[in-house]
Amino acid sequence: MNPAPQSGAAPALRPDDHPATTAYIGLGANLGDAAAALGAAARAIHALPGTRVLRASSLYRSAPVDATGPDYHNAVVAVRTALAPQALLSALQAIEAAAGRERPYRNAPRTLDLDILFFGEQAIDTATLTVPHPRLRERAFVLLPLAEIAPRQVHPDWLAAVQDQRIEKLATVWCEGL
Ligand code: PH2
Ligand code: MG
Ligand code: MG
Repeated sequence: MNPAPQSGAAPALRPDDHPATTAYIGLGANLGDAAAALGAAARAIHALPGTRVLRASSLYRSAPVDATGPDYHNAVVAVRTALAPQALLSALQAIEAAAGRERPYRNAPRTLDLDILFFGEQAIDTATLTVPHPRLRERAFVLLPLAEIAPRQVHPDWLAAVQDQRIEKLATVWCEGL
């Protein structure tokens, strides 16, 4: 298990009077051993300060959406976290960087992508973070795994609208050890 690399600064945990939050994180990769990268990422998320993975979806293989390159592997996890949203984002970006993530151009093929889909009921719109994720309703590779672990977060009309996107649920065990 590889905990996320920590920067020098202490993570911004919420003050004691703020309860922990349930958040949903989308995982994707289409370079290298994507299934292994997603499993390692789930374990690294579970090891973040004040954070636990509560549920994990199945692993999916999906055609690239608005992108080129190999098929993706995708999954979604539910976490309980005491981290503030920006601190969670920074921690996820550190896990991406540790997995060799490069950003040569928008939607380039990647070794690991970790996106905050929901953070409790919060609506966040800053320069670096928009939650709920602005494109989640358009993407079968988010909606199908999310519907598995949080059916109430996914409107049936959204699923109907992405029916033509190619996606397949895999039997692979991808996040053992949590
Ligand atoms: N991520 C993207 C763009 N397109 N397509 C699939 N199938 N899976 C992804 O994770 C994905 C994508 C940008 O983050
Ligand atoms: Mg993404
Ligand atoms: Mg991303």
